[in-house]
Amino acid sequence: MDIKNLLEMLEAVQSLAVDAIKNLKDGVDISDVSILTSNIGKIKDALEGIASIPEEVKDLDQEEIKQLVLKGTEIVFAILAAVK
Ligand SMILES: [Ca+2]
Repeated sequence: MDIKNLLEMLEAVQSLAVDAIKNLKDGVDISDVSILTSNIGKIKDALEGIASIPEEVKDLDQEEIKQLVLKGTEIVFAILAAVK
């Protein structure tokens, strides 16, 4: 088992969070719909695999945990960079 779907979900969360922070800094207006439209592919990928995520989590091995920690760190730094 791999963690493809889990990583796709995290990827979508990261991308949405970063775009939301960047676009909402200047207030909310109609152009902010791009937060969703520019991420629609990632959202779609994430939703398609969402049912497999609990199985992936149950079956995590050490290598996959390492990948998740790396991804988590990447997300934190991406969000911090977007907030600046
Ligand atoms: Ca805006």
